[in-house]
Amino acid sequence: MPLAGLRPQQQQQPIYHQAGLRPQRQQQPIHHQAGLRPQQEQQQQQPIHHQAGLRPQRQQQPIHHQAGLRPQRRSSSPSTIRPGLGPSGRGPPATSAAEIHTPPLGLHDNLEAQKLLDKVRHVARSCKELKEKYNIHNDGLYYLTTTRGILYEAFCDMSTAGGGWTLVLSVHENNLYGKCTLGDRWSSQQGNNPNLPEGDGTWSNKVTFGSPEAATSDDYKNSGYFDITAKDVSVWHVRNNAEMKDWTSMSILRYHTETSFLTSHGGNLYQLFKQYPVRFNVGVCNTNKGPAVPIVYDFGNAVNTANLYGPYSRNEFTPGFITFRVINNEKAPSALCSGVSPTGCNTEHYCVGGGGNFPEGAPLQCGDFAAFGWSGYGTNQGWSASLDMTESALLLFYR
Ligand SMILES: [Ca+2]
Ligand SMILES: [Ca+2]
Ligand SMILES: [Ca+2]
Repeated sequence: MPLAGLRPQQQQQPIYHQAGLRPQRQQQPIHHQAGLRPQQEQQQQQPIHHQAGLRPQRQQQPIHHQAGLRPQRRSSSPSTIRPGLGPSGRGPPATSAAEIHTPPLGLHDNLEAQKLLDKVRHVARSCKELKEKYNIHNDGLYYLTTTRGILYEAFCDMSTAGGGWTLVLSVHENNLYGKCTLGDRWSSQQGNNPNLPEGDGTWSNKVTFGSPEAATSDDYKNSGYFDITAKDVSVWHVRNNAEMKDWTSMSILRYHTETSFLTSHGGNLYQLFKQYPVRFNVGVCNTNKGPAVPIVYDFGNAVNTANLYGPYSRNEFTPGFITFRVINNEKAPSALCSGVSPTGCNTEHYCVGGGGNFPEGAPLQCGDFAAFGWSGYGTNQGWSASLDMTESALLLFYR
């Protein structure tokens, strides 16, 4: 019996065809190999097996067709089989011509593969480029590629202040009691150690880690950190372990810059930190700090930014800025001060990231969130940050 979708016509002897065959006026079976186009087989007296791509012609014997076959010009006798029915005339209607020609096991049959292909079709160098080139407006995960053609997946914020923001990193404190221990990737995972002035060196190298979906549950850094040429940054402070779909509602603070300050610092933080290394003993507090850039709030304001840090800390910073590479009293650097511009030198209480050596009370100030818990974990007293700030990851975007 013919298989569903076959359209045997005027056959006299069965022949098995594979997808794509176009048997025509054959007289005897022949073994064909892929790509063959027998055209003068009328005189053959031996059976033929057909394989994909063959186009046997002028067959006189019955043929079993499979999806995609287009038997033509078989015997001269009028067909007793109506198109779309089996040889008996009672079979199921044939599928449409379009369906018949769909390659078996093709990607069109696989929704997941099709979704993947659709995503890769919109690959770009940044979320900003995705927005401008393809008019993409939905927040979510997209594929980006680097100057060297490395493909990676990144979260795009297509909503904030016109969109086009690429998430390139998150700083997450997995254990404030662990002082430069496992998980302190943005400072040192190798203990407080004067012999490691840069700690793990994450701010100035091309090591990548984590994943966008886990950006609130672990540290994250993608190739965009060093590959994308950007002008501004956006920062979201999002509660630990928030699901990506809830990042906006689970954020305690969101803001961005609009001054294009990165343009004068190499186009991204990888380049900026070459100018301002996150390394012990490269300068003096306040004298040698990096840029302090005013921010525009997307959620929150300067007053509640200040209140996320301890009362002592509030006496030595101005909220409403993001500041890069500051240096404390003991010459220990921090990579960035989220939401504030320091005027004092106890930056370890309100700035994040760093090198591998924090001398004051060593090792108590060493870690991704440095000394956020100096006056008790999450107490928001003395020098301690609030519990909200202590237990939120810092997500940083480029545009
Ligand atoms: Ca830690
Ligand atoms: Ca960490
Ligand atoms: Ca101090």
